[in-house]
Amino acid sequence: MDRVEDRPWWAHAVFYQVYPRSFADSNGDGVGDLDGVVARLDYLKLLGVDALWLNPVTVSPMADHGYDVADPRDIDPLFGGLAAAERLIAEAHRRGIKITMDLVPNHTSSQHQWFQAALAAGPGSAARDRYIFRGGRGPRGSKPPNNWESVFGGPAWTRVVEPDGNPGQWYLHLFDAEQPDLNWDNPEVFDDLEKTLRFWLERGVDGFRIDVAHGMAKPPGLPDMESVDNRLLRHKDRDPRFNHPNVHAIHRHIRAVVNDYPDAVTIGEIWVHDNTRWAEYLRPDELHLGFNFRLAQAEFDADELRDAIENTLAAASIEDVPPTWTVANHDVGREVTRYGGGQVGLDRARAMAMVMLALPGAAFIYNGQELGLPDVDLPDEVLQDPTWERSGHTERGRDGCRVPLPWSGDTPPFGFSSSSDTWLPMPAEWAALTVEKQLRDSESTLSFFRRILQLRRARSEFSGSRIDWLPSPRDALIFRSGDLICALNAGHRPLTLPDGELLVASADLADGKLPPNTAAWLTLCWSSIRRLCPTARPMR
Ligand code: TEU
Repeated sequence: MDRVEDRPWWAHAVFYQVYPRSFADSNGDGVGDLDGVVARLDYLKLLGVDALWLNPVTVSPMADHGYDVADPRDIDPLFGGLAAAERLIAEAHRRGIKITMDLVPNHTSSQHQWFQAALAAGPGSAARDRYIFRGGRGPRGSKPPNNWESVFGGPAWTRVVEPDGNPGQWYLHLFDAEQPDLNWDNPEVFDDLEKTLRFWLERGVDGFRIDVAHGMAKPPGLPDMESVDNRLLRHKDRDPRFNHPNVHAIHRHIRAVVNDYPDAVTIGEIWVHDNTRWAEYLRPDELHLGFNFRLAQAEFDADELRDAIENTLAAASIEDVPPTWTVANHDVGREVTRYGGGQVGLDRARAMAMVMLALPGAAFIYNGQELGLPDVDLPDEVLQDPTWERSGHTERGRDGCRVPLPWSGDTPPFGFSSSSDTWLPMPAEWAALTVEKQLRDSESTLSFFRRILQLRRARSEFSGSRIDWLPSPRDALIFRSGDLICALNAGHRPLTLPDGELLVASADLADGKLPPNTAAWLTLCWSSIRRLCPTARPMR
């Protein structure tokens, strides 16, 4: 890959993740919706993002906020129905913003007509074969078929009452009981996914974020897990529930369909740590991009960050695909809090935004990241993530990073909705963080994001497809990509910057040095380099 303009649009894009429940509410029901997104497209244009990734908006009983899909080819009325999606696609495209949707192929909602038919049809039926039904173990089959646990806590199996009124088979759900896993050995399952892919691609969407892209295929015989040592909401590479090699045939099928739409992109959610195994998903006939979560899992520590960056680059280079960078999303929480919270957490978050946007490849911003929002400590009674119930109230789940965005005004709901009864309560102290206030303040986190996104878009220095580490103290990172140098001070003492013209820093320099928890972008000074070495040329 050479010049940025010769690469596909997604190779260097800044994606903005919209969690639609929490972005903007247009109809006053306290839940965000697609017309809310339409109404804020000019804001997103002003921010300077290239594409949106919408978390699921298809028809759903919302047991896992849309990741339990009852009809993948229609939009839930809560989000405004199909017409709202058509308005969003048209209005986003009019502003040059691409739209990618979440696709959930591992499971459906238990309210999906297939699952309802499976319950009604009974054991051994063709309808049951679209899901993973098994007889139980132990006397009268009263124990689950194996020892797998749900990612959200509790057993991964639920027993059904058969049409004759007796307890009968069990069905597999790696997530909530309302999210039965599909049987990907049944060809009808792919045929239906193909319909879904084409349905949205024909309506103009520019691609898909594929949920649990390392799921779907299950090992024959569904063997027990060796040891149940996984924390909730996480799993290891050797976990039999995920990353079975048969999953790659599914991705090849998906890619063959998407290839009919040459500009469309597929982005897999790949929770696979090993670089070689991760890269298998990015082979030329599989996914275009894969989320690499190493940066999102790293502490604000120079060694950990360097390791995350090196491994992300190494994994991407195996198949020569663009790397991806993400520090926050609706599952892993907000980075301001992860980096220590308060002013320090915010300083580090701003610095890390510069690191992420200086690196080659595609970057993902989670809505509210540009406002410097932290996670919110929510009271027990408002928690909605199924993890809270399924863990027996030991794991609070992911609601704290899903609180609606503050737009304007001085009191909740801060212009998010006309109703004060928002689906999660908004903290009063977010009065200082509204879009309205931050747009007026040139020093705000929002103004800072606008500035760095503008530089990334406009300056030719951001064209690198590799990085070189430059000498730095152990507790700092300095790297060069294209004609850009990025320095991050993750230590405790001011850092002397390398030669170059300062483009921007995430906080003011002190006596010409980079303070702790701060990053800077510099451009290479070609005049001084050429004086030393007349044959030197800019590197791409
Ligand atoms: O997440 C899949 C997944 O494996 C996560 O549960 C992950 O292990 C964990 O969140 C890491 O912290 C996807 C969606 O992103 C998530 O929101 C859904 O709940 C889940 O799939 C089920 O569809």
